[in-house]
Amino acid sequence: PRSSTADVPLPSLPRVPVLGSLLHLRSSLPLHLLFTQLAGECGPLFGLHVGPHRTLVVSGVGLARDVLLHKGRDFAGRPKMVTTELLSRGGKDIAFADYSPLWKSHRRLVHSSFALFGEGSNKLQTIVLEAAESLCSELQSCRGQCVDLSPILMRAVTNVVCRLVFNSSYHPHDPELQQVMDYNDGIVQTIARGGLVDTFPWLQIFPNKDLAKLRECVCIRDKLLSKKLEEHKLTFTPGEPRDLLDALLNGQRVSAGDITDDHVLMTAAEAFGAGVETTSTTLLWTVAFLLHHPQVQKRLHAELDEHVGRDRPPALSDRPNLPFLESVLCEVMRIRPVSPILIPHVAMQDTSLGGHAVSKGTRVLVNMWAIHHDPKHWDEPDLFLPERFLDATGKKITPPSFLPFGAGPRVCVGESLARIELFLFVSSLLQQFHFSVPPGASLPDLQGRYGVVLQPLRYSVTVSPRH
Ligand code: HEM
Ligand code: PLO
Repeated sequence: PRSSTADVPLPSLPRVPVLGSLLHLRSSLPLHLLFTQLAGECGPLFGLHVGPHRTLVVSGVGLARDVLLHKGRDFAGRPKMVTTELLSRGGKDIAFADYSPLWKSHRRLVHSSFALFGEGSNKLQTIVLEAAESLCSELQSCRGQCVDLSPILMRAVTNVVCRLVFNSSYHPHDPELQQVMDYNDGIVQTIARGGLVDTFPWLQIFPNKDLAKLRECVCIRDKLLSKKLEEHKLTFTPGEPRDLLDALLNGQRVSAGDITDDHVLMTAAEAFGAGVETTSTTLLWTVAFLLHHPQVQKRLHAELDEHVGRDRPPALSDRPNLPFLESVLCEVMRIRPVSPILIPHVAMQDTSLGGHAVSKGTRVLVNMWAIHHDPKHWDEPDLFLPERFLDATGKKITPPSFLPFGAGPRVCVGESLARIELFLFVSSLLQQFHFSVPPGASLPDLQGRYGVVLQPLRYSVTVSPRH
């Protein structure tokens, strides 16, 4: 019988002792672009060594579906890394925790808690619309001035997550809100640069400024969140969850005691971190692309005027009537995926991929950037063309090479929440405002900077109320 593994060797980058293939990864390009370039030479599956760690890079949608979906269980592990262990108290979260029965029930609990406030209920819509309304009135008050949207959007999405997780919200000038934004920024800055320590954990014995800062930020975060957790425990009524934290406490009660306070705390912290960073980044990319494509903004305004009007706020029930807006959001997530190489996956057992044997413990990086820009699947992949997500009759479609949230057992748990938020924020903003490049300023840079997420560089924008 034919063996299931191929005779052709896997294309691999050369390696040297200790460093592995790191010398070949020195580049001025961000990692997702470097990997895309290497895939052009080596093909959609190639191997390399990050220090001692055997790593596969997947750049084709078929292989990506094998990793995420068809063999999702085989590849559902996560690597242990110094920075993420610090962030999650040794993997007591969802995103950076390795696969285990406890992780599975923890993830299921988070999923069902989200569902309590998400899709099925109106609660999320009310929360987001309230935040969108105060965002819009803040923007109305700075009438036509040139602003940096980043902190303003960040505050708005922070308040959504805050309501969802703790059932509380912040006034724009609350010092605690500033503290949250500061520690979050500190974590984002340092976790992305943890690179070398994550590859060679023994480097921890040397003083490391980034690691020290990460520890400090995590400490501030945990103090703040522990306080909220204690308050919740005092006022919690079993069976009547007010928010995600209550739902988690409820789940903790009925679980056999294996979901600890640490798990609850780390889940809240992660919902906070993921909820804020990803959504605000996607909103900033959306506005940046609208500045580059005024005709797209014009068409969005026309669609909103026709199907929603100006006399009432947009609602989730408007979604089916606003296919162009939906296609713009998809095109933004295609062309600038906030997580261009997802989170590293790990083979949990010996398995195979694309006809090659893969041994347990191998890391797998799925280059979603390459998949979203693959010329075999996308016409003019570098152009911003929302129409590619519409069929001939103008109905919204989802091409198979579009996976901004991943897929399978590790798919984003916040996907429906994120989609709801993006829709309501963008429709509320465009119903009321016109975005333009400030006089004398240049268009925003569209390359972005890749840290833990792919962010646009800071830019300013003129926000004018529509007439
Ligand atoms: C994981 C994308 C918003 C929570 C992920 C992954 C991606 C992603 C690509 C990794 C999948 C993988 O490793 O295979 C996005 C995008 C978002 C978004 C594009 C918004 C535009 C959110 C929000 C939350 C969230 C709002 C929560 C409030 C998580 C969690 C994981 C995750 C907990 C880890 C899942 C796991 O490892 O099992 N997300 N996300 N995300 N996301 Fe999101
Ligand atoms: C963002 C900074 C926070 O302080 C901590 C945090 C938690 C979860 C992370 C998130 C950060 C960045 C974006 C991540 C998210 C989990 C899933 C999400 C990595 C580091 C994505 C896009 O994959």
